Amino acid sequence: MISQWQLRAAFAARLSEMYGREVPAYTTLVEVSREVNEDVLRAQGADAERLGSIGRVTAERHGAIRVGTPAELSQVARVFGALGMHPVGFYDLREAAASSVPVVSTAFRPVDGEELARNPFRVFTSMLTPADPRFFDDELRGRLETFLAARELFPPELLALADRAEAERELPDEDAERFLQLAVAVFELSTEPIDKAWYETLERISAVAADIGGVRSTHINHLTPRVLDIDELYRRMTERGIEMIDTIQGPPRWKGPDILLRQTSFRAMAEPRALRDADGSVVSGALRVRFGEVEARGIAVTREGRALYDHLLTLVDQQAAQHPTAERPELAGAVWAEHVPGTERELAAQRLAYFTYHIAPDRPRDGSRPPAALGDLLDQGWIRAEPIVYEDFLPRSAAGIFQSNLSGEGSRDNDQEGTAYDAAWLSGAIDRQVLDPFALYEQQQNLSLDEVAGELGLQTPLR
Ligand code: OOG
Ligand code: NI
Repeated sequence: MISQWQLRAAFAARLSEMYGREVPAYTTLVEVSREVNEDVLRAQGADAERLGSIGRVTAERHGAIRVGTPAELSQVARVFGALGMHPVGFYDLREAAASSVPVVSTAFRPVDGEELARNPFRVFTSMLTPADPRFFDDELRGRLETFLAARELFPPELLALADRAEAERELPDEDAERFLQLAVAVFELSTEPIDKAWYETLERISAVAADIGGVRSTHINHLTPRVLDIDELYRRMTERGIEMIDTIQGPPRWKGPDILLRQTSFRAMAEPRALRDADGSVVSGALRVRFGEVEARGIAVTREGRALYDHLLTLVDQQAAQHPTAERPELAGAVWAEHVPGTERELAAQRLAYFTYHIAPDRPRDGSRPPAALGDLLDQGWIRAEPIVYEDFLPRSAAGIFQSNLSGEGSRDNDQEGTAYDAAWLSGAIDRQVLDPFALYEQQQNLSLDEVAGELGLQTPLR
């Protein structure tokens, strides 16, 4: 029998192998990431593993895929359900991007600590929004919806196996093999000729719309390894002659603890694709849609921590507008040094970030009673705090990654009223609850606080 986490790990590994064959620069990215991680481990020792064992970090990937309809999204949710991955978070990239990115997204990932430790594979999954009149007029919406309704991304045999794996939480060896083959094949780049006129019609609105709705299949857009020093990785990739996007998205490089998520990517590659002209002839063309991304993960922040992060983004925007010649990373670094607590201890005490708490093996044993407050317990050595890793994504970074890889701005009509979508709508559309990431981190933290309070015999809860 192959369990869900084994299926997940095997799926991630096979996808990686397939994507490496399709996009060789991805293999370079993985190699350089491994080298950087080994160097950081050598230089920092145990500190390098504060946010996950080197084994986990080196094997860690996230994928990105894009689908066209709620029906397709609910099917892919079944495939990920088989792998023990659940929809977490709602991202509205239509709002986060200035240019034309007509999608809303969620991330499928494992949710409990043990499953994450076994294999944290996650997939950022975007769905096209043909009903949004800012991007599509009635006529185009109709054509697009008809086109999408007529395609089949997921073969029925795959979905049947997926449902079994989800219900039974495992599959017999042979079925597991079949499931994995079918699931990986779905995300391979298709060789079927693309209707050039249709693709270009959508491309004028948005390159993302064309990538999703201009073809009769789907494909993996990128796979992202995790690296322990993303600035160093950026330098080494550039040295190797690989053209990176201009910036590292997310928090700046700074002296304090790693928080949330920093990401960057190499520019989308021109890949040969078969195109069909209006006269029916098939020509070989090239499309630039797939790229390679890399990320460094930090500590998960609370709602308050996230509000602070969003506030600082605005502050840095304002300063950048006032000082057009200044470098944004420098401005951001200074803003962070001023506003963000510089130690894990302060982040915990101010409840800005999530930790799990554990009894300290070397706690006082002189018969004294433990203090009641969390800060005192930490300061007096009764308990230790371990950071919880941020497992999710950031809408503005995601929009930045989308935009920096688009060939053109596309077009949007901001005079129109956008169609409203939110996590509740998405939950209904795929008939699965889209989970709130904050609630998941909080639950993990609370569980550990309750355990600690119980073990120390405290009268009042710590949470
Ligand atoms: C997804 C872009 C966002 C991330 O890691 O935030 C993203 C896409 O290009 O489909 O990958
Ligand atoms: Ni990504």
